[in-house]
Amino acid sequence: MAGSNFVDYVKIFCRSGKGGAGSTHFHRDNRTTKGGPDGGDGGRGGHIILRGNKDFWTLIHLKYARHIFAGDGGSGGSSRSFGKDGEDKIIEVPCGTVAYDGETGEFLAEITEDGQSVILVKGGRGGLGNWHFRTATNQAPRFAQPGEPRIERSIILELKVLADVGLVGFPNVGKSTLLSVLSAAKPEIADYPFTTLVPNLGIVSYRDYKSFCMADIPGIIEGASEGKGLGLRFLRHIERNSILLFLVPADSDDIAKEYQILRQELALYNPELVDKHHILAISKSDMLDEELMEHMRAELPQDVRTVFISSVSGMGLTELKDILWEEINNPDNQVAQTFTHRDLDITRVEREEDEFEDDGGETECIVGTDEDDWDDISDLYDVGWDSPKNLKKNKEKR
Ligand SMILES: Nc1nc2c(ncn2[C@@H]2O[C@H](COP(=O)(O)OP(=O)(O)OP(=O)(O)O)[C@@H](O)[C@H]2O)c(=O)[nH]1
Ligand SMILES: [Mg+2]
Repeated sequence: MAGSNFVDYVKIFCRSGKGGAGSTHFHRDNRTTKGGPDGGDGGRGGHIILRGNKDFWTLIHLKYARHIFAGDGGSGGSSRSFGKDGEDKIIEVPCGTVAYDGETGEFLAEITEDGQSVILVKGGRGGLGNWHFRTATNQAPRFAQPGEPRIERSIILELKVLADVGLVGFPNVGKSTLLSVLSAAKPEIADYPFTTLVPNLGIVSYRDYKSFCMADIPGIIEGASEGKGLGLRFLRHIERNSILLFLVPADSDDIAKEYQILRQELALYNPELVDKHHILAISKSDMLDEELMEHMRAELPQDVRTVFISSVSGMGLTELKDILWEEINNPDNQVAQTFTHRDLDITRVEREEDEFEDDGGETECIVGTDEDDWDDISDLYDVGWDSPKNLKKNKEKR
């Protein structure tokens, strides 16, 4: 991936803002010497928010800005004035971005639409001022709540490009060539395997100004699901395509077998991929004559729609577009909405991308206070704030 602008995996370190402390204050003015409690509430700490932006296409802007910190909330003031809310940090990402917990690989959120926002790390709530704690028996409470602490979390962001059709095939079968003749995309094409190293997207124009999006991913080889070749790294980009277009070249020794191997690799990677609608195109069919095609037709797999195409002569391309359009618009194939994300297998994520290790393992779940304190503070919010032990503890802390 070195030198490429296509970045589809980043690990970032996020820290939300801490909540501002509530104020302990009593009203005073030139006519009142012993006014009641009027300490205001602290402001909320800033959130870390993920937001979809259709103008972004990769995660490259996050590759070198991996530490994202939100602002802290301000403390409450006198006359029940609120503290200022901390500044939220918004991470703009392309549609199709999925967020996972960096430590456990747990699926957190996905962004599929422009403008869609998700709070990744919540800012701490501000503490309540002493005004809230006045009671009939304690009219001058000399305590207020502290704000909730910051939360630190490492997050893995993965891009799964959103295309209607995903091209699947062994290397050198003509995937990029097909994309280049059907769309305005200009992928690299050459007569050797693994010409394509990063996914390419193209918009295919159809009749009456209609169009759909096609993704060309690097070739898959047997064993891709175990990490061989480039396959595994890019298989995620076809997870959300509604249709998979399998390409097997006309000069293949056994088309049905090649198709089965590809299906098997997809099934091993994610069984849901096999449930998608498949179409099989026999590429490079300009090398065949009518007689040969008839002969081959009898040996093609029967459980999938097949079409003979040639990107060089243009043969079968209109028929292919018709089939693709029909299948894309078939309500049964709208998988993008029903797609469920699995948790990330943290042992399999690419380590070379993972320069985060250089931080010397600084990443922890909560900082600013240790975990016991965190329990105490959470309890305060749940059961009220009247324990003298807690009061003393929190006073010391401030
Ligand atoms: N005769 C003929 N050759 C084709 C056709 N389509 C592609 N080719 C040739 O096949 C070779 C491989 O094409 P690519 O489009 O780079 O193949 P690919 O599947 O993208 O390959 P990778 O990116 O390596 O996975 C090139 O030399 C193309 O010129 C076709 O329809 N007919
Ligand atoms: Mg290619």
